[in-house]
Amino acid sequence: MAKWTARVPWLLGLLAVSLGAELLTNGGFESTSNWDCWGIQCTLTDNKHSGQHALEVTGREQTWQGPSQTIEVQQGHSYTVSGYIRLLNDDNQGQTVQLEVNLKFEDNTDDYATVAEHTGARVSDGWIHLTGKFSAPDKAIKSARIYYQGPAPAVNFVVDETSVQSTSPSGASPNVDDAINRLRKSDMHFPCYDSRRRRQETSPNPHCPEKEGIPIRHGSGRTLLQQPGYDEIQGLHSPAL
Ligand SMILES: [Ca+2]
Repeated sequence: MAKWTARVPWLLGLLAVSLGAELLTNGGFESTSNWDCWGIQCTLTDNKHSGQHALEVTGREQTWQGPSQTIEVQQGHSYTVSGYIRLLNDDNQGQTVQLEVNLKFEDNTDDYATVAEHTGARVSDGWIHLTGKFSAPDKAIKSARIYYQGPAPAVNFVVDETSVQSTSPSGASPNVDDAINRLRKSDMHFPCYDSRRRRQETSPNPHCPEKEGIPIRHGSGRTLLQQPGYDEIQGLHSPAL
């Protein structure tokens, strides 16, 4: 009988790192949902970076005014931040554009951190990519929020394609826990390889599951195997074939 090898034992750990890490909802601004625009006007525009729409921000009276969204930040964890902004007017001088994170702690203190910044921004720059990282202190967090801000009052701008992702090694976010729970309850679907390293059919494969006593029936589900990014992670971490 052919010798089978299952690519499963390291899967859950890899998924915990790679999946469910996006903290924002509607980061692509395909609608105005989930974003707060306190004291300013936010409207959808087809002047977008990607997708069909972006968010046009007008009516600002303070440099710190801009669209914001709550995020679920975990104490001691690290995150990467990315977003796109373009100015619609610039007062004929370079403007500062920022992504700012506000953390409110259970001890009633606050932290404000500029996690990404570009100075000297002009209308002629077009889309500007803001990227950065931040780490939450190791103390209890009550709430967190990310903002676009920075340009002078009366400067209007458009934002699109915004992301906040966990980079902590454990990746232990609620979304990941949910994903793993769904995985455990779903039908198996994973590749097996014969002794000549040829990929075999699965779903389920009666010859594959018992390699080295691994509890395959609690292994990986089809839904998660099709998640974006999985193939890349699988390629990086697969045993040499
Ligand atoms: Ca978009």
